[in-house]
Amino acid sequence: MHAALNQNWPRVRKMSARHKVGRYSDRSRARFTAICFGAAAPLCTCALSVHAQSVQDALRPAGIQASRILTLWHFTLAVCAIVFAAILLVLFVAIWRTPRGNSGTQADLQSLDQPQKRPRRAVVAATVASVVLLFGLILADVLTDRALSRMPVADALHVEMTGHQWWWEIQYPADSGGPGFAVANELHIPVGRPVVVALKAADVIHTFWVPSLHGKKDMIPGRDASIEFRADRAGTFRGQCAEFCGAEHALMAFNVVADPPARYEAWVVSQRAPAVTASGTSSASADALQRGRQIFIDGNCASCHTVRGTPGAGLIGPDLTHLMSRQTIAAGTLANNRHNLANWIANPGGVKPGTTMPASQLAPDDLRALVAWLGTLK
Ligand code: HEC
Ligand SMILES: [Cu+2]
Repeated sequence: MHAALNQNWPRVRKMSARHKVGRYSDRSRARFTAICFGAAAPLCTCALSVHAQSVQDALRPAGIQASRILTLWHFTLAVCAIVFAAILLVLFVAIWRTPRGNSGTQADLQSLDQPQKRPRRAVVAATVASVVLLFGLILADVLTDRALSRMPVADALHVEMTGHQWWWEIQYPADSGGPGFAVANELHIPVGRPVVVALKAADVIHTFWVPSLHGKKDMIPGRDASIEFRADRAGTFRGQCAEFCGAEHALMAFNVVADPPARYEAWVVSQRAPAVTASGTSSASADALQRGRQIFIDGNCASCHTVRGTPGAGLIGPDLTHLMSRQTIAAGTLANNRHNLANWIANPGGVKPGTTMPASQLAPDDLRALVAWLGTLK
């Protein structure tokens, strides 16, 4: 293919020269057409497949910041699509207007030494158009950036989010309603109220990114940053770490759950409460739950995990006080159910090789009791 193109090169160059001496063969013409369509096809497929995504989708904004970014994207896409189409059009016209030739036709190199006025004018016009369009894109970019930073945050909800290898710690501060509390991998926010998230990193650089709500913001160890957004409709929006942060970077996701204010407040009240370490209905199941709780405290779990309402107050791993209120475990990697919990606790490294949580050596009965007790942490 490349060799064939090079062979035709002198004839191709002649397109702008408009001399009738050299010829441009039918085969080269067909080849050129194929190449142009070949370039356009992946671009269109790419645009379509991106739009088919639903959970984590910058093209379906759920808030004012993401809408502004989407407007900028549409503008950029339109300008680039028009330029792309115009270039293809000019190319096709040039190919079609060039006279035909065959393999015996002499290459015309002479015309290259005779500069012509028309091509030069075309180049100048295209250069001016490019500069104007590029400045237009820069202006749209700057205006969007300014609009993004102007979102009012007077009565904002403030939370703090810390990126760990490979999960998200979220701290809700104390307020007039009661003390602060921590959750993991699931950020709950009220619809319609601005949210300011203070971003921190515990180990390496991570990036906060929830495409339906806003763009990306780096979380850099030792450097304070924050991001402001607002959800304008209820829903669950997926976020993903967007900076390579080690082996399990791809398994570092989280959910943002945007609820109507009353529902959000109810969630806060339930999260703020310590764990209700329920006893079973029969004394046998009460014994099993009691045993599960004891395994959590006496085993190494409590040295890394907190369950408020028990002596467990470890700070290395996610707070498990209301574990069962969350949709996923291990940062969006597994659905939160007993089966997955048991698998995860038995061998976290099998799910996320490299995770700091060690495999446990519990007997099957003990694991069952532990998972049963974790299942009460609603
Ligand atoms: C050395 C510290 C450490 C120990 C010991 C430990 N864990 Fe973990 N645990 C972690 C870390 C870190 C994570 C987050 C891993 C990730 O998502 O990448 C985690 C995640 C979890 C999760 C998922 C939580 C969520 O919301 O995603 C559960 C459940 C859990 N651990 C239970 C246990 C139990 C039960 C034990 C005791 C058998 C235990 N862990 C022992 C550090 C520890
Ligand atoms: Cu990360």
